[in-house]
Amino acid sequence: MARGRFITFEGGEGCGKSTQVRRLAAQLQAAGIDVVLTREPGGTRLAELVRGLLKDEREDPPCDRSELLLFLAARAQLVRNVIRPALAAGKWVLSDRFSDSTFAYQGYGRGLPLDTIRLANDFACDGLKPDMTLLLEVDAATAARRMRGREAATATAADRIEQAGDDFHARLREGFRALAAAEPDRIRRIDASGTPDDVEGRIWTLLKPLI
Ligand code: Z5A
Repeated sequence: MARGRFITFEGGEGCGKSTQVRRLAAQLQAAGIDVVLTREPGGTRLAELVRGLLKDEREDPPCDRSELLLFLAARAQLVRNVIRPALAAGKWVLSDRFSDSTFAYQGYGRGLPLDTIRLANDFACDGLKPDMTLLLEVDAATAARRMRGREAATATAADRIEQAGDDFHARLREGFRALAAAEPDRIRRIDASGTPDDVEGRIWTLLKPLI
């Protein structure tokens, strides 16, 4: 059986990737493709427990190094128990965030050394890399407007990582751009401005030839 494809979605908060990953899953399923949809951190019982610690632990918040290791522990579990088996069964796996987020947030954002992250991440993933990564990009003002809209609609507050300051978010946007420049064949930059339908159309134009 042919191995499935592994597609990841990346970008800063409010870029709209969670919306688009669900839309792409629906389109692929309508085209007869077996799809597994997951997210990071999360996607297994253990990884969802780790997600709660990473996003909301305020009393004893993870220091930068434990934050990195917790993201990687969650990833190792997801890769071994969900992603690899699905790919081996010929399914397509769509993940809302994966390794590039670690380089952008913990590397460019928190300032941890990229070489160390690379080694530790390869160990966690056992060498697995996405076949294609869609990097959704919007300007900071649009992203902030979308996040405010969602917080108002769902009556939720910003989590621990979302509360990092503007400088942090500027550094991680720069990080994503650097990652895309280093691997332009894998990481495809998507203009995520406009309506959800506009963005979905741009993504489908890119993905359709792979089917
Ligand atoms: N993180 C990390 O530090 N290191 C790592 O290795 C990994 C992750 C894997 C996970 O948080 C956090 O972990 C994340 C990175 C860090 N931190 N932060 N901050 P999460 O999973 O809770 O959240 P997220 O990944 O940042 O994404 P999100 O909050 O789900 O947002 P989104 O995916 O960008 O957008 P959305 O939910 O699709 O849209 C946001 C709102 O905008 C919503 O109300 C939509 O209806 C609306 N929207 C979406 N698209 C549009 C368009 N086109 N027009 C208008 N409005 C739109």
